[in-house]
Amino acid sequence: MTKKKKLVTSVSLPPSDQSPATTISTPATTSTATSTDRSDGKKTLLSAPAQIPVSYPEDGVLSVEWIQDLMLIFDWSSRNIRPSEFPLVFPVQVFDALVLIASKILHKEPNCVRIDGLDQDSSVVVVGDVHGQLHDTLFLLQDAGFPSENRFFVFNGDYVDRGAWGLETFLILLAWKVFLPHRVYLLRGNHESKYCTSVYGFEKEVMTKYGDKGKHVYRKCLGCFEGLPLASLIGRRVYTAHGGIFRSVSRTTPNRSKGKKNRRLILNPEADRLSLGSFEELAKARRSVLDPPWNPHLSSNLIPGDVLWSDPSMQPGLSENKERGIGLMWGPDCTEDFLKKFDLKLIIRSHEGPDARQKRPNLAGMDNGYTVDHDVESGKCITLFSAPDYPQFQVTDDRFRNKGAYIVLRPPNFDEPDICVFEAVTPRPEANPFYDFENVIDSDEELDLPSEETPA
Ligand SMILES: [Mn+2]
Repeated sequence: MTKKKKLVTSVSLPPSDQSPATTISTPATTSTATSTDRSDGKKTLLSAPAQIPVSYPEDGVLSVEWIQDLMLIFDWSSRNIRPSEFPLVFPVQVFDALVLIASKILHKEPNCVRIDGLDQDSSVVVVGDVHGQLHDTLFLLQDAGFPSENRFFVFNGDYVDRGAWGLETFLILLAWKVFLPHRVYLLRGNHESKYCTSVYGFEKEVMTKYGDKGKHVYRKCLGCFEGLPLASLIGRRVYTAHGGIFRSVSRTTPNRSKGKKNRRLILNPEADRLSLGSFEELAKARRSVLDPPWNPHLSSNLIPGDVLWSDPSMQPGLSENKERGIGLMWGPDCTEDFLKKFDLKLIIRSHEGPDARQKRPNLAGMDNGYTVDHDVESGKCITLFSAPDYPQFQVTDDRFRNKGAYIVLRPPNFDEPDICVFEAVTPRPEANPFYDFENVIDSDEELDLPSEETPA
């Protein structure tokens, strides 16, 4: 168990209720602030002048240059302005334009996006949780190489919450998505939900940054989260999702009792026996929910909750995830069944950071940003975590100082993971947390999930 002992992880910024500046000097005048030297000699970002406030391109078409400028600007603004001054850098009109087009693209994607037709010049970069750690995410993008015609990206979700720059991180990824919609895939994490963002900081972050427009911006973000696809299949051989695999719901077609109001679903007793779901069932799941349903007595739409919240276990079998109160636990035998049944070689899932793994001594720790959880006849299940030195704010005895990792899948078969481990960008700019990190539980365990209404 983690002992609670206060560790200084942040330095207070001046209160943000002072009258905000109406103009802000451009990044060009403080260019030294836009590059950070790392111990390995790499720079996180090159310094370059850029125009603020950001404006959406007049022709409505994003370019690599626009996105690179945006990355520089957000890196600069994270170091040089108060959160409440953010609209002076990224006006709400620009936010609206970007999120509108991104939402349209995302909502049209299937629940499980398929990345096929990869050729010998292609590679696919898979990324785990980033949790608002803007500078580490920018470093990752530079280190792996930006998305391009030949370089695909699949992000496994958890873009926001805990870290202080979830909004900037998510906007950068949305911009890449809009620019290269068939090269960049953004999957949903359990934190891309109303419940998690209200507890772990993202809602407050948005309200702080956008003030009286905050509610509008937060609502638009939630709408975008609802559109995020749940899983990916890469080269027909690799399955990725935030949490993991999912149950069959085909035998759980609920019979409704006769009462019209307060009707309860009575499940087929056979449904109590959990079994693996199929990709047909995954395709039919209703993902457009602010919070995935978790209660099998009230909903049959349980696949989104499974995909977003499940965890691998060393115990064989498939069972309800009692630790989290939602999703499943699955053993090595289930990984073998899943891989064999669907002719796959690899599961890449995320969702568990160093804090979660500290509480699960039967599984490997997350010191290096990844773990091989199941190594079975047909292939492997890997956990991938891309937020180094996580969490940004914590009260435990010592920081985890974990590294982050991303995976590159290369030809010919795109099913042998090339794991790239990286360290946190230091120093991380000072920031105040947007959630009560001293009292909020560490790793999503024992969630006090919102009560569910009877499904329509
Ligand atoms: Mn997660």
